Amino acid sequence: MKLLNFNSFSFLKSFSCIKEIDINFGFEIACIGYSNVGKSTLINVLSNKKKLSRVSKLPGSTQLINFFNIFDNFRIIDFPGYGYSKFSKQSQLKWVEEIKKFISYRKYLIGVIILVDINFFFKKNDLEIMNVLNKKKIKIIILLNKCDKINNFLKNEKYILAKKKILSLKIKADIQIFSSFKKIGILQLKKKINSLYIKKI
Ligand SMILES: Nc1nc2c(ncn2[C@@H]2O[C@H](COP(=O)(O)OP(=O)(O)O)[C@@H](O)[C@H]2O)c(=O)[nH]1
Ligand SMILES: [Mg+2]
Repeated sequence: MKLLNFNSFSFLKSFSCIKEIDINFGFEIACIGYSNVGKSTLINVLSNKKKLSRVSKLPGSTQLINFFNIFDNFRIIDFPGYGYSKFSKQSQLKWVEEIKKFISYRKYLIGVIILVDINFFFKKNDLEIMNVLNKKKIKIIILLNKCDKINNFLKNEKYILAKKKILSLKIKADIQIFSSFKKIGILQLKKKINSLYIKKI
């Protein structure tokens, strides 16, 4: 299978809420997760461009929905993180609700990448959103991110635990260990994104 050229990634447009989104064609993959799990870094690593998506050391500082073109009719979307204690309860709720609405109504969405910190595991909003995605039969790819912070034995343990948790909750999702810093799992992820797209065209 020929891999899409991820190096032709470019920034497309930002929106402050889903109601504003005026791009209505093609296919999309969304990147979601709590603040600071590495969503923007992932976009940079996938695109091979260091500053394409702003990487922030301040959790919650990206409050816009950023659209990027993988190419003209295939996009990847960097969503603001849901939930961070320093932000008001209202702002946390806003993004969980926005993402749920987006998942429920967006007909161009073909897959969602959910990033979690391998050390902190799934939290309430991750699981809630995964349930909505399963109901809508949208493919979920879970990245157990920042695996560079732990040793191989622990990596494996966390992977098995994550699999068990998902299975026990009857959630259907693909899970992989990942690190943007060490470039672990990138080719695997690109192949998954590729095959999601190929299936649709
Ligand atoms: N150890 C480690 N840190 C990472 C990795 N990816 C991102 N980070 C760091 O996590 C912090 C948040 O990253 P960012 O991409 O802005 O997260 P976002 O809020 O989910 O978009 C930054 O300090 C990144 O440098 C990774 O693979 N490993
Ligand atoms: Mg970000």
